[in-house]
Amino acid sequence: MGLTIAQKIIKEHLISGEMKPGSEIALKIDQTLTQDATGTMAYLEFEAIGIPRVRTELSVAYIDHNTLQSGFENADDHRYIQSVAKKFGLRFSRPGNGICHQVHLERFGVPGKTLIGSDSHTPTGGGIGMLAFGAGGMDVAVAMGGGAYYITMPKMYKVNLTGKLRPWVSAKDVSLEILRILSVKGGVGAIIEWGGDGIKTLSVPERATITNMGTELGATTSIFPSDEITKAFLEAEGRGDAYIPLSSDPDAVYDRIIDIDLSELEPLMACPHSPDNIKRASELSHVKVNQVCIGSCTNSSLRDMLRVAAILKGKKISDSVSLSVSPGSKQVLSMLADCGALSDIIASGARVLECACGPCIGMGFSPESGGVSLRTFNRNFEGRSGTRDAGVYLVSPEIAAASAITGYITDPRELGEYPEIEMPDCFKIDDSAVIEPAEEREAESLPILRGPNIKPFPETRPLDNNIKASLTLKVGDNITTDHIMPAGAKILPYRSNIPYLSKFCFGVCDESFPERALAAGESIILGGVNYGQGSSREHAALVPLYLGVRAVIAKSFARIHAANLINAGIIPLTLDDPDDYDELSQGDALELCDVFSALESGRMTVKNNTTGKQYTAMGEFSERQRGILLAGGLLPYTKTNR
Ligand code: MIC
Ligand code: SF4
Repeated sequence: MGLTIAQKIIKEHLISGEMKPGSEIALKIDQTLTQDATGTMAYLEFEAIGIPRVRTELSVAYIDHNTLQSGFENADDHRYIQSVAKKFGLRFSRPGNGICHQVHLERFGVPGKTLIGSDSHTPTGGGIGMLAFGAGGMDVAVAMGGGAYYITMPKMYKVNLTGKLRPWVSAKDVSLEILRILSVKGGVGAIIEWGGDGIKTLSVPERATITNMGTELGATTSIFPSDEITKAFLEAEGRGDAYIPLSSDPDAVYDRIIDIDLSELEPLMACPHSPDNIKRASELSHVKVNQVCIGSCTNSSLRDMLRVAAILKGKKISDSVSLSVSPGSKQVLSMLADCGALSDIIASGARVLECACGPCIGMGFSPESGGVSLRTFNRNFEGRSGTRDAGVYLVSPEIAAASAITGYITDPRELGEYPEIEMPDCFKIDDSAVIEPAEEREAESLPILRGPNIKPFPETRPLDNNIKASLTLKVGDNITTDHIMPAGAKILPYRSNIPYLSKFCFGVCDESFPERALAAGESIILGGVNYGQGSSREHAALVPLYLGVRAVIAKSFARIHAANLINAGIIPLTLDDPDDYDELSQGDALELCDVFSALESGRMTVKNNTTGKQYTAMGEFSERQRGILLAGGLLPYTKTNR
């Protein structure tokens, strides 16, 4: 039987386990990346493991999220990460060099290699045929130390593209179309391979937009073949020798095949507050727009920016719109400047922001109260923009630029002729914002520079055989990690200060939760389907751990968050009968019985001591996961099993 692209890469990197969907497999990891909002914690964990030098082929520490220095916190964390990178053998991408996924694609990604990153959009690398996963910081720390990365062997989906995108329709619309088809949980447990004749019409940045947003499907990752188009991209980056061809076997078998005819797609948008709430732009032309933000790891390539510049050229944005443009990298920004396109953007009335995540993670540029914000980003969860009652729509750069001009949601086809853009044959290469690590000999004596914002890791302890805890919070379906542990300019600087962060836990759902959990001592949370979707932030597990959460019972979990819970020593349990959810109420006194043998059998008895009823929850854990839970988390487990 033939193999899919992902199966080929997995086979080459398989350390243990069987390549059978549903079984746990261990993969050798070639490259890692971190960003600063998850990086500080990941490096503290790496230090705790106690390995003096990274053991990967390449590890890069990016600074791109916490670039607002409104106090010493972010600056101190950046200094810490820079000192760690120098000492432990990582490259350090300075603030201003760009968004991790964009820069990694440009400068470091290699087809056929494995990459994990402490950021859920790491699958962007699939745009050049990398097998790239988002992971919790602790998993990245272990991989940096040479340890394997464990995942459940995914199913294989294929999306067959035919035809060619029509003018004004772009890769973003392909991402939104697949979200319309599959929903935010439709990719759970699967790797999505993109193929068919239609991919020959898509450049690497367009492919990367699509693999980037595969994260919003809940997919384990997404991948394109590595072909002549990949080769041309790598050559333009001066990295032609990184190219290898990669495709699936003609007789590869897929669990599901989805066909999309590119020539039938129209400009689409994801309406508030979920990336799968899809409508056609033409249906919403009556909606007045207050803000437009162009950028993020989804749509900040040179290609996207040149397109935006061409649409804005010679025009002014509407008086009622505030437009921000954040190019994805220093390379993109300086090429925009060199060819004059930046002037066209500036002349239109746009506010040009630095090459960073910026508004995407609520680092400034929050919309006005009740405002409508059109963003070329990948997530529009409630409150993520920093303005709770804002309506955020996810759109293509074409819709964004057109709507910024008119002041209303605009189907960009109304603007008439699609302006052509010319992509250069070679990109401008300047890696001076990437600082090399110290030589091994010299590294030993180098200091690690810690600021006062770095607080100790929350205490873990081995698991008890009987857990009595109060159900301190009951939440609904599709709870995101932005609900559990919000981000934004006010909170992000405290990612290395768990006690302070804990005050904001579940703030979007219920501001009184942290106080209630602390008062209860030991807690259990009850969730609906797809609990923990979205960001890879392990803080959404570490903060509940700090607040005394011992288990989360849900109808189903998102992959990275379930792994983060286990890594933090919190038991993720799935209700055997989803209807039991309705019978459990906030405040109930729960008891998890005979936990040790339940971990073995995969069936846990949950007693409700308030109502006297009893339920079964499932948790099928591998031997390794049981070991982690029993030890009280991945860190104590790694220390004893090293
Ligand atoms: C995001 O887009 O939500 C983030 C911020 O990049 C996160 C990581 C984080 O919370 O630091 C992600 O996607 O994993
Ligand atoms: Fe940054 Fe936004 Fe991309 Fe997350 S989704 S890495 S915050 S640009």
